[in-house]
Amino acid sequence: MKFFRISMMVGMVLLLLASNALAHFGMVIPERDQVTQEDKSLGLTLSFSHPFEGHGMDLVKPEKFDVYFEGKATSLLETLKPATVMDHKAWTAEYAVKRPGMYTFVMEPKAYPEPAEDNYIIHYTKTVVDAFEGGEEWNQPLGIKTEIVPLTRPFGNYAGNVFQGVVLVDGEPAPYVRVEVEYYNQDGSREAPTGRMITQEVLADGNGVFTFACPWKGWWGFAALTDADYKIEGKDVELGAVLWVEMQ
Ligand SMILES: [Cu+2]
Repeated sequence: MKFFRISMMVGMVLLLLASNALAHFGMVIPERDQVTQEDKSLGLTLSFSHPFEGHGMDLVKPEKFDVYFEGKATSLLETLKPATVMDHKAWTAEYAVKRPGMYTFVMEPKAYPEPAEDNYIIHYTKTVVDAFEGGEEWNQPLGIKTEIVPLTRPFGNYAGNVFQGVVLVDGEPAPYVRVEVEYYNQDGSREAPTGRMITQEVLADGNGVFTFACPWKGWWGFAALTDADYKIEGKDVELGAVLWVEMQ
């Protein structure tokens, strides 16, 4: 009986370790992907999580948190307030939208040391919000280290739509890059029939373009993963270009 209990515990720890090794996602989730005249204040939540399973990791205060509007970046770092997401350290912000157009929120986190993979992880994470139906130039790169530039409009989408984007690293398309996709299973209502189905995977093509059809309503995260051309304390650095898109 005692042996059974111990082996069950060992099994659970292994399971936990295994699931911790699954996909991490930088997360920048706004309350919604469109701002209307009725509600111009936009709450945003920043975290570092396993969005499907609802496992969190601590997110220390990011290196940068910017909003891009009409090509100009403004820092929102000082507006961040500590919060808790999935039982871990996270951040929230409140942003008052004033003018019509498109607002892109970008988090650059501090490098996250991942003991399970013996590396560091930096996910450049962005999301795009349309204000008063004024968002037009949604396919322009911001010029950050790595990013997904949408080829599908990144707001106002139906569940079931195909989403396409091009992965850029240092401003150049990144061919055959692996893109991990996860659903933000916020209320825990979705269950993956097998462990393999928690994270979906697609490859970009030779031009860095990837395609994925999002089956459910809610937020979908795309993480295009590459190895940095530098190391931190002798360890590899995984760079992620992460984009969050809502399907309604
Ligand atoms: Cu993790």
